Amino acid sequence: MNKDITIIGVPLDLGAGRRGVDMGPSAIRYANVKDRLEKSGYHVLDLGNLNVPTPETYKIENQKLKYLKEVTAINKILAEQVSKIMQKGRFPLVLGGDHSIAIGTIAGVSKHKKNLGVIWFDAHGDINTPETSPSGNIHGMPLAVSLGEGHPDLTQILNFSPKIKSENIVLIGARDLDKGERNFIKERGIRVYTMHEIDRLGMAQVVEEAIYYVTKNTDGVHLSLDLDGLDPNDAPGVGTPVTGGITYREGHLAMEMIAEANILISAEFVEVNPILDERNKTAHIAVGLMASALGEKLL
Ligand code: Z70
Ligand code: MN
Ligand code: MN
Ligand code: MN
Repeated sequence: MNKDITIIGVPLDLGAGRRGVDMGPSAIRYANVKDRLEKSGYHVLDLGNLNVPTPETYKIENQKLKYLKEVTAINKILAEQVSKIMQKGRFPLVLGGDHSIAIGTIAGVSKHKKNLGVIWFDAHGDINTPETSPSGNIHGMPLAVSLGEGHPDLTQILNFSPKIKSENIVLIGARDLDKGERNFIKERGIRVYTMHEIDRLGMAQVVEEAIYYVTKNTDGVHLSLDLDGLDPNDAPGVGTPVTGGITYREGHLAMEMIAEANILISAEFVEVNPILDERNKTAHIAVGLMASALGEKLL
């Protein structure tokens, strides 16, 4: 495992339907992310936050792609930063912010990998296109964009598309998929473990299968974890809580298995919303999950 981590915060909420996740990076730092990872032997460099515009100072121009210009601009900068971190042989750890930042993170990582695998924990699919999106919020579109579907300003970040292939990604924890997202998933044959499969097979088998699947034909795996994948009882501070999610213990088990498999080359933790949280509980959970994913030992 690469022992050199570079943290970047992206205090963006322009891709989401409500305010608050812009404070995610601060909340996660307040939960001592750097110290926690250093205890596991990592060298952690925190680059601070990208400069992100405030929604109140911008107008929505296109209801089907809200704040497209601003979300594109920030993801371009993020992609370049992440690519530089990869270039230096370090492990990028990106703190959100809304999930639209996966567009930039995945662009920057996949520039250095021919066949990037992705494990995507989320209550949602985040695989809408502007045509299928019920909200126009870009945080519901990053997987589609990374697969080459969506507005060209987004798909063409770093001047290549697609960033990833349908057969190299796996979704875990889905329980709130839009009609168009289901069609997309079926048409492309994308591997999804919904809460049904997690209940039926157990998290251990789900993650075992998922790891096998995303490592088969890939040269590195990115972890994209939306805190709303967890159950709102455990992680209440998220932009869009959906009942019936992954428990704290299932989440940790999944992260520990991923650490044991030693497959990660990058990760992002997104959608922490301190406004809706209880005494920074969700940011603490995010940090615990990061530590487990990066090999923190119980014994
Ligand atoms: C819905 C949409 C979404 C996260 C909500 C919700 C998308 N499918 N993603 N919260 N993280 O508007 O596209
Ligand atoms: Mn998401
Ligand atoms: Mn989500
Ligand atoms: Mn959300």
